[in-house]
Amino acid sequence: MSENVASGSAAGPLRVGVIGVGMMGADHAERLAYRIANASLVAVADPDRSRAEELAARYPGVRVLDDALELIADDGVEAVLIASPGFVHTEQLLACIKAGKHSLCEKPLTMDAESSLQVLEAERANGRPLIQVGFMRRFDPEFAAMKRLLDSGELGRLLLVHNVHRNRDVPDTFRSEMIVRDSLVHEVDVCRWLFGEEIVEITVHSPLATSRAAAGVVDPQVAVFRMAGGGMATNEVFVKCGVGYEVRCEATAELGNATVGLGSGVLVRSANRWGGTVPDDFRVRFAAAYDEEVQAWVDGSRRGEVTGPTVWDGYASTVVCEAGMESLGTGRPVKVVLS
Ligand code: ISE
Repeated sequence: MSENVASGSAAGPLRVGVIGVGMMGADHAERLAYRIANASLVAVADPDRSRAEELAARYPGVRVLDDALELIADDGVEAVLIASPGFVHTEQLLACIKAGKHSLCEKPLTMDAESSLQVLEAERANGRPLIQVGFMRRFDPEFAAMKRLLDSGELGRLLLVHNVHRNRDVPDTFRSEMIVRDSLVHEVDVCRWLFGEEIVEITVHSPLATSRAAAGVVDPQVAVFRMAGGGMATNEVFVKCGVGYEVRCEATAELGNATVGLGSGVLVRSANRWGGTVPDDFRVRFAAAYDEEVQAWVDGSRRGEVTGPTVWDGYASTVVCEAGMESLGTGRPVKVVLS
């Protein structure tokens, strides 16, 4: 990382490299190129080189590097956005820490508790925070307003949270464990964040599966979290719901309740019907959240700080999901033990 960024007095735009240009990486590349202030997209890397070249050709001055580790080591790259699959995150995060570069890492932080702990300890040993984890819901204007309301104390103590998380469809390769690790992980983060407490126990129930579910896949799932202070959360995750992308969260507190995700778009009345539209996927529903998230990461990185979800948040959510995957097999509660 260049001296001026490391010392927190970045003069020019933050030069960002993106690893992985699949659905999310391509989306982030576009926002870095056009919408994020004080940042410039300078390099991309993807195991599918032609995909990387095709993306780079859309933006002037973006280099295609041979692989992720080369991008991380490149002197022209000051900070790294990691949008590669979770199973390569450990190696890439450790390389970013070694290079002293800030990274924004898409969830999950890593695939299991052991490797997440390894990353957490490497960042600690390095002496300063460098990693922000891509829990974008914290940046969604509705979720952020709900958090402020709960923190204000106006509704009294938070007792319960009810989450609904539905994807229109996923490929049949998206197995039951992935529903926990890649989808439910968002509810894990939302509940830890809203309650301001750790999850101490998780139970994952397997209700009747949709006939659209691939053979052997538990979809939908219902997960129950018990929080350290005794509060609870219920979570429906349904990845082949067939409708569209729906994320709702209702918080029940002692003096009232609050709900986000009811759909604030335009309501249309026509031909004896009324209603709005359901977004197709998370890139649409959370577009503003992703913009805020990446802007906060760029601003923090230029000051040499991490202001969003930390490596501890990533580690804690991995541990909860690992316990969730154990519970998925038995339907029994599994204790969550953090180091
Ligand atoms: C995906 O990776 C996401 O992060 C989405 O927000 C989530 O809705 C989806 O289920 C995941 O596969």
